[in-house]
Amino acid sequence: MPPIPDSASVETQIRAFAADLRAAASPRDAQTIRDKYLGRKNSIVASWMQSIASAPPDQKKKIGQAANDLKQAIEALWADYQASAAAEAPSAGAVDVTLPGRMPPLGHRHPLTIVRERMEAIFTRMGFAIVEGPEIEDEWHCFDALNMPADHPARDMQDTLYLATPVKGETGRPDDFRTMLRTHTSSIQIRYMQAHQPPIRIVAPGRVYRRDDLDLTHTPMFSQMEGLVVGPAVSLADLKGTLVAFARDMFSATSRVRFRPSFFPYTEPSAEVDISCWQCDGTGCAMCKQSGWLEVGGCGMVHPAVFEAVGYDAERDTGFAFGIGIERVAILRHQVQDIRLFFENDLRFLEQFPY
Ligand code: 2NL
Repeated sequence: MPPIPDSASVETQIRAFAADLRAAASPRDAQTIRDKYLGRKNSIVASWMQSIASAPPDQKKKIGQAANDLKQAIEALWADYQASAAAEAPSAGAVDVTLPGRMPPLGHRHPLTIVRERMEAIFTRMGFAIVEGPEIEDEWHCFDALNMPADHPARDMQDTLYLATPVKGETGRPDDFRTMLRTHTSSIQIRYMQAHQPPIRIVAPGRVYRRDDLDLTHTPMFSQMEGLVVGPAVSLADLKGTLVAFARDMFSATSRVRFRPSFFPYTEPSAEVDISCWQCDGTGCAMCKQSGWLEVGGCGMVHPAVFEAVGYDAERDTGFAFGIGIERVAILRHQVQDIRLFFENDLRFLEQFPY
């Protein structure tokens, strides 16, 4: 049988409560202390109330009185505590001018934009002008002017995305009215040559379109950067020197360039362009599939038929041209496994290029 509470035990409990509350480390802590004295279950006040039932009849009133006194004293102390805690805490709506600002999440450029701008910077330093042109083209600028006759396989519906709505032709030829999404940015350079006389030194970056199915290395839309230099005595050596300078800036100071004989209707001679693998420096690794070389594009000396189409004098001037795949450069430079990643806009991929 616990001792019957009296006024002395009320005093003791009040002092104990006040001391506990002063020692409280946090508002949570203080709430736990308050509940220990005043809570509905298992608190001191609750246990005193409970003990009334089993107490001798002449004691019941005294216990009830003590429990009530304790309850009121603790409620008063608790109210004081809460009032002073509220006074110490910053009031609602007050502005803390020392807090750092909330930073809005910053976006950044797309990896293909980053790579394209880097390529543009390299060619700009070499004296090239950057030229753009329409993505919707007519067949003359995309094919005829590039020495690709009407029966050329690349002009097939199988490979090229033709538009239902024609635009006004510029040559007067009946098939000039078919329009299409450009299949290469050469059409930009054709337009530039029509409007400017040699010497010229330009790069033409942009999106191009082909009727391809999606896989690891193909997308129906991709981007290209073509280059064109025309002037007196422009040579194959100038072409190679330009591509070596590009590779050494873009990939590695020890890059080498290899030409593999090839064919394009708009260049003669023509070559595929390989750069020595920048990972293994040509000794062979997984990236270059042990070959030591990475393919980045094609090139050649401009075919006289192209000069004839734009009204240049092929007897007076010569020129070189090249085409580099921007995705291809980005994939090699950043070791991207799948070209589709560039077009899916998954932030987990894009955020790995935070420039
Ligand atoms: C490739 C091949 C190439 C050209 C593009 C060109 C443009 C004019 C005249 C002559 Cl206006 N040639 N462009 C020449 C050779 C190759 O690109 O594989 N690109 C990714």
